[in-house]
Amino acid sequence: MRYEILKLLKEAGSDYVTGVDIGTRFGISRSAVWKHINELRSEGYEIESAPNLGYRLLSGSGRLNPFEIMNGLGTRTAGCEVVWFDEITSTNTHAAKLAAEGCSEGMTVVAGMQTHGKGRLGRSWESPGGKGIYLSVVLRPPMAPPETPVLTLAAAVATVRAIYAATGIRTGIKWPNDIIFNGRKISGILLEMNSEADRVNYIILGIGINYSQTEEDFPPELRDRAVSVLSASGGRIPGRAEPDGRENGPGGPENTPGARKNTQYAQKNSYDGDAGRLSLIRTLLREIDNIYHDILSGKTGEILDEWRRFSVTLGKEVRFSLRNAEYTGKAVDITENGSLLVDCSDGVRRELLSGEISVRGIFGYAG
Ligand code: BT5
Repeated sequence: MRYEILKLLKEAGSDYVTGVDIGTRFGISRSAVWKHINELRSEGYEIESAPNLGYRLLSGSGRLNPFEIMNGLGTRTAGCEVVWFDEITSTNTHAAKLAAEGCSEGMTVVAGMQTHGKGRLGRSWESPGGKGIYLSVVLRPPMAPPETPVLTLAAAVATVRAIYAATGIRTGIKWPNDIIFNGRKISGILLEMNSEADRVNYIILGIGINYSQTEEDFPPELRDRAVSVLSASGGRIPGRAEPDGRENGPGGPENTPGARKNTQYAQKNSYDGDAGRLSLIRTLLREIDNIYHDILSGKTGEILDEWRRFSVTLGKEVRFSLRNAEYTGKAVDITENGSLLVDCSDGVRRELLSGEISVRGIFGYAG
């Protein structure tokens, strides 16, 4: 209910809404209205109350909660339902539980911190409180398991697009799905699948983005390998205020005249902590949604081309081990199903389906 009231106040922009109007609209008493207003205040919304005039929202955006994430998002799947946790073990683990219980496709779990953030292959993801973005989206693609690796590449493309759209920072992709800025990892992606032989039950697409860590916030072993949006931007995140025309797309709820009045609130807050993370989360969900539907409608080729453009792997010298042997070579391309093709120094072209590579110039591989 309080978020319904919040929505009304947002739509009113700089106008007041009386307690009577709110009460009539939602069929509640004026004291109930007062209680909800106070709850919103305790969540950090600044709401002015003036005798005879009513309530008015003074700072109206930038809180991290499901309402702000979903309000006017305009996606078909990703973020159609959002749950938020201040702290959780792992958003992927929780999303998998919800998926197994039958939640709808697009269910998104977002957390302020993770105590057991997961990386690939049993590794962990450092997820300090209030400094990163940790989210997982439940997908149920009508695909056979062997067709799904392209979703990993697509998630990487969506992340690069979102970081650029929300912050102006250009990142690259190290195969298969590390997001890199200046040779350091700014974001990681973990796709987990539950499937039967010929069909996918669900996929959990988990994305972690370092947002406001300074170098000292990372454990010593990661300090020369990890970077945040904040440090990539030289300490000042060049965010783009929301709502703006491009991010919201035509015809979305935020393009209604009432909503447009709120631009002042969005701009007031959109460069600082929560508002910046909120904007990036929303942009990320939109990009995930766009790219997911592009894949489902057969536009895989274009997405692979975009992955190639963002790649910091293709054309570089790479090193990897395969069945206990070490190889070096030049990464030449990716295939339709997301494998990496490497022309090895022994003259053989090898196809890597998954696993780890070192790329010269990234994470201390000096060659
Ligand atoms: C990944 O694994 O990069 C996937 C990370 C996915 C994290 C998200 S957060 C939301 C969702 N819920 C989860 O529980 N997980 C997902 P991988 O490629 O295996 O990389 C892990 C390695 O990256 C670690 O072994 C470290 O070396 C390094 N690392 C760990 N935390 C990092 C961080 N915050 N920033 C940069 N590098 C990190």
